[in-house]
Amino acid sequence: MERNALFITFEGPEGAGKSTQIKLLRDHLTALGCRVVVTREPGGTPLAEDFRNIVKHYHGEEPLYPATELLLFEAARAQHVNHVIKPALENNSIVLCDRFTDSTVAYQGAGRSLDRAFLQELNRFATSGCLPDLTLLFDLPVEVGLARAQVRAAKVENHNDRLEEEKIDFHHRVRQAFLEIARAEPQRVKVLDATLKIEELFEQVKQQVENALQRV
Ligand code: Z5A
Repeated sequence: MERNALFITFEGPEGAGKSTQIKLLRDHLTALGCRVVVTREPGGTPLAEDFRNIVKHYHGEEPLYPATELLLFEAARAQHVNHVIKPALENNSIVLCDRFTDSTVAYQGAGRSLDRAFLQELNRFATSGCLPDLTLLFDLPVEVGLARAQVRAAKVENHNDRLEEEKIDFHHRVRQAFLEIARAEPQRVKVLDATLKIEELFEQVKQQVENALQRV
């Protein structure tokens, strides 16, 4: 089935279940005959995945400063948008992207207290105007998300994630920032209750995506 291009991003605090829903949605849309590209940030290209490895796992003696971290996310984004997302949309694909610009506003803006207007300017620069048609925000209490992430981390050897290790207050600020973005942009950002069971949540995901497909 030929569909128009659609760019969907998945956002939310730690352990919200984004990856789980992306896999279900990819299978569902593929079964409907859609061309689907699944990708993620930071990452999505070999070079951007190198930047991902630094921002997530660097634990060297020299500190990784907030400004450096921010620029690594944005460098990875510029690479990703130009190399993967834009070509996929030009090819009429549906792009499912695990995290994007809203994560920068939430984590580096609210989490690291960097200037939000400046972050938005940098996001515009890195994306050169390639913005999501729909953003699904998976909202859940911080404690629930962190507990889920810990269970998953326990299964992975050498799991040592810099951002997950931040104090609880950091994660509360991140969650609130995501909710503020949703309040400011209700047309684009749809908030879903990520405490629902996987199957119930997926019904809501499908409904939002179907609505968005009817709009394009
Ligand atoms: N970051 C940033 O700071 N600035 C930026 O600009 C960007 C990103 C783009 C990327 O980490 C980090 O980069 C992220 C933000 C930062 N760091 N933090 N903190 P990542 O990609 O490795 O991880 P993540 O994006 O935070 O996602 P996640 O923690 O891996 O979770 P998820 O994908 O949302 O969830 P999941 O893997 O689908 O599920 C987690 C567990 O919960 C798993 O065991 C599931 O089986 C379980 N699960 C899933 N759904 C449910 C439901 N509905 N009920 C119960 N259990 C569930």
